[in-house]
Amino acid sequence: MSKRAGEGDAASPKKPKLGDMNSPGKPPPVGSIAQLDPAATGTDAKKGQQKVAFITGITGQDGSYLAELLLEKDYQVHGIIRRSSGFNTARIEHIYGHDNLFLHYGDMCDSTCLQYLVSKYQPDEIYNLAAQSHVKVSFEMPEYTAQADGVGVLKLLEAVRAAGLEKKTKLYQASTSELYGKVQEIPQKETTPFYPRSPYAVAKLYGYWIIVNYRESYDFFATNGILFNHESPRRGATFVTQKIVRAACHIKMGKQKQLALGNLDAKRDWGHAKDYVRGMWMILQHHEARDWVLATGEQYSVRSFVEKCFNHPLINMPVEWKGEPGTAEEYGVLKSEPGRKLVVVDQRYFRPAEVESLLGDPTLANEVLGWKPEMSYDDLVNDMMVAEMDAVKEGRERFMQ
Ligand code: NAP
Ligand code: G4F
Repeated sequence: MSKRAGEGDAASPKKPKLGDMNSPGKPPPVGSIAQLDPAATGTDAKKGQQKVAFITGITGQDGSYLAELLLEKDYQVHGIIRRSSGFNTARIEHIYGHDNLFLHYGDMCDSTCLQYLVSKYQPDEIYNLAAQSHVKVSFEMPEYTAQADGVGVLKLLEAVRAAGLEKKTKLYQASTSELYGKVQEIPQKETTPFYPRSPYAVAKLYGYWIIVNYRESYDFFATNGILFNHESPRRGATFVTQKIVRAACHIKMGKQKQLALGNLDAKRDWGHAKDYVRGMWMILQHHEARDWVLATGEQYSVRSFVEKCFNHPLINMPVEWKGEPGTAEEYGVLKSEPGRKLVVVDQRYFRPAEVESLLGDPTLANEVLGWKPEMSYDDLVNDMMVAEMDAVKEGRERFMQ
């Protein structure tokens, strides 16, 4: 919950340039989150027709890019962050002191804070990006995942209704291609039936349908973006792309020996997160509330992502595969030094139920919204590799979750 006036020191309003957050920076001082709270500073008066946006999950990959985008568009942006014993604000450090950014403590499992914040700030647009977003972790924390990713959506919708804002506020729900799971059609589009394969996807299925239900029941502008995988230099370190990028750079610089992975044959439709947050905004600007697929329409395997990263000019260590393909006996060696194992398969990274292949069909968003990804697969890999190599060379650790 936000701190009230008198509990914190007022922030000195300064307006840093929106820059690339991958440059090294100091962590924000303890207590500065409360300093940005308008309740403490009294600086949240809207300028004229300025729109107010509310972002849950603002400290995550997508939340941080979306906050940048909305600040550039002159929105007043309110974000909820979770209380943590450490810093969880690395991705928004570079916009921390922005005059139009306000951060509040909150949690998707705590309806009182959602109700308080929604009724107090009366947002024009809500982007619900908060989630326990790791599919493998959801098998280990299924109940928490259901609460945060499923019932949390209901709590937010009810917060809007309790504030009497269901005819004013537009809501974007971060739905996912994981809903397609064991795919029933290739490629997947808005009408493809769902077949979720993890507690994460099942929780998101509840989120998807409660959005549809509130739209149909209350004429609420509530939308689902069914987004296929999107990555960036800000991707969490335990998602497969960042794990591979990080390992390639660390191995090259002699800081790591091997990379251990699970299913090398899983295929994903990977895009760049910057393109996808632009799509989220476009979804809420469209005159009609409905559900949209955002995807690139291209698909690559984990195996080929490994090859691409180790072939990257910054690494130049091509991998050759040995052992029984598709089993834990398979491994990848340095082509020029076959005795040197670079990649091994570890059963611990396999999932109880796997989503083998995802490929999206973004035709509707292309034709109706005019949304198209601007960054190619090569751009994505290059952006991630350059950011990570810079960090490794400077001895910086980035996002560890
Ligand atoms: P992410 O980097 O894991 O960020 C998740 C955000 O949610 C973080 O800010 C996290 O806070 C916050 N959060 C987690 N549990 C919370 C809780 N109980 N209450 C409040 N906040 C909580 O995820 P992302 O990649 O940006 O994805 C954004 C959303 O899109 C998620 O809902 C994800 O499921 C969905 N999605 C992602 C993709 C993708 O490929 N990236 C594709 C489709 C859908 P901390 O920083 O404190 O952990
Ligand atoms: O990078 P991943 O963990 O992403 P996953 O499971 O596709 O989920 C991400 O995308 C979803 C959209 O489709 C989001 F909804 C979700 O929040 C998240 O952002 O794994 C991708 C694939 C999987 O098939 C996995 O089994 O890579 C395979 N994989 C192989 N080895 C691995 C590993 N995944 C991880 N995380 N770590 C491995 O070592």
